[in-house]
Amino acid sequence: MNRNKSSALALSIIAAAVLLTACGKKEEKAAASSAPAAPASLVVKIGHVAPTSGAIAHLGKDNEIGARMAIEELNASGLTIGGQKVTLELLAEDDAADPKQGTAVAQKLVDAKVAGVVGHLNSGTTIPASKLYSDAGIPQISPSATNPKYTRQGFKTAFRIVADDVHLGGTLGKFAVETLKGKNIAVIDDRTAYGQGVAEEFTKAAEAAGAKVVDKQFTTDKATDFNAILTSIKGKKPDVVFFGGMDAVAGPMLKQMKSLGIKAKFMGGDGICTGELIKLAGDALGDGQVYCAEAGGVEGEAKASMDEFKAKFKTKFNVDVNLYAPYTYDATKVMVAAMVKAGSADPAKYLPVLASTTDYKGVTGPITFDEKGDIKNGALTIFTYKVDKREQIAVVR
Ligand code: ABU
Repeated sequence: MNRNKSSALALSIIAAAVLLTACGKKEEKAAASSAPAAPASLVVKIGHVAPTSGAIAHLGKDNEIGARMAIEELNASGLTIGGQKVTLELLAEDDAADPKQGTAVAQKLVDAKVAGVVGHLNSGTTIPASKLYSDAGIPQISPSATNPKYTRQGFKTAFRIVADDVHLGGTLGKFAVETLKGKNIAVIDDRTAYGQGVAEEFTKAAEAAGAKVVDKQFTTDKATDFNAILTSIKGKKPDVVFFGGMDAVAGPMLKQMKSLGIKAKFMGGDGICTGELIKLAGDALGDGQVYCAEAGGVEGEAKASMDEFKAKFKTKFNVDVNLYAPYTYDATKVMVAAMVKAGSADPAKYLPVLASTTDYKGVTGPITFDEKGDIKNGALTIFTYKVDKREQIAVVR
């Protein structure tokens, strides 16, 4: 074969190959266009708000991880709502525990057209934000804000899955007198909606049970020096000191009480009842010196499911549950369960279904909402600290 003949043969082979490839592509295209279109996945946005910066960022992150864990599990389960495949998207915002930042991020979530909001963490941010969600018709479930006002404003969109401060402060006030045998009690609060509210409820109950409040002091949620107020308290010789506020303040306060030689028992609500308090107070935590309550009932089936949740949480995120992550997880799941039952993620359609939630089986226990949006038959669990661990004392309904 001469050079011309072999070149012609090579060209015809290439041309045939190009033709075959083109035919193949055409056939693929034809096959693709005749295949049934894959159903599009509807994206449903859920907001989460907590302070993920500032002194209680450890609690904000704890809450956010709880919500994230629920969203990841639901997305992996092949979730469908009203027959349509759904992908949930978590829009997580930081309110820094600041009421102004709380309303700013709430407006951002309203503008982003979220289908629901889990949060906020603090009563001081949850209450002002709830007006914006109510005006927009967006359901909101707080897993941790305990000030009673939140669900007493007449908003149909406000829900809470923990007991409130009337229950918390009232139970702890009675416990201080009847169990700890407190007679002379000093009360401090951090002037936040939560701290002031829970301290007032504690005071009412302790006085009703026969104790005398010998000193009342206040600080702020950002303070670090408590010498002046603790020196005043020391002079009144109380046997119990109650603090309405969060663990970030309670830790240094306990250290300064120890330095001043104040031996009184130290009590607080759910805001101090955290895993982090062990680190924050160090050896000032004592052994059976500090008492507090979580605003949920950790007993029976709930204890087993909470323990299982905590183990899964640790394996997945390599951190321990600090306080309310299981409640944030449940808040997210109960909200999505209402969407599934309603067959719609449209707030107007699933809100009435959410409000009528009865005996939803959460990891924190059964969830039924009352007419205000509060958990029905809400319980709380009293704890003490034994050197380096939180130990359960009693569940009170
Ligand atoms: N319930 C304690 C922490 C959150 C709050 O109510 O402000």
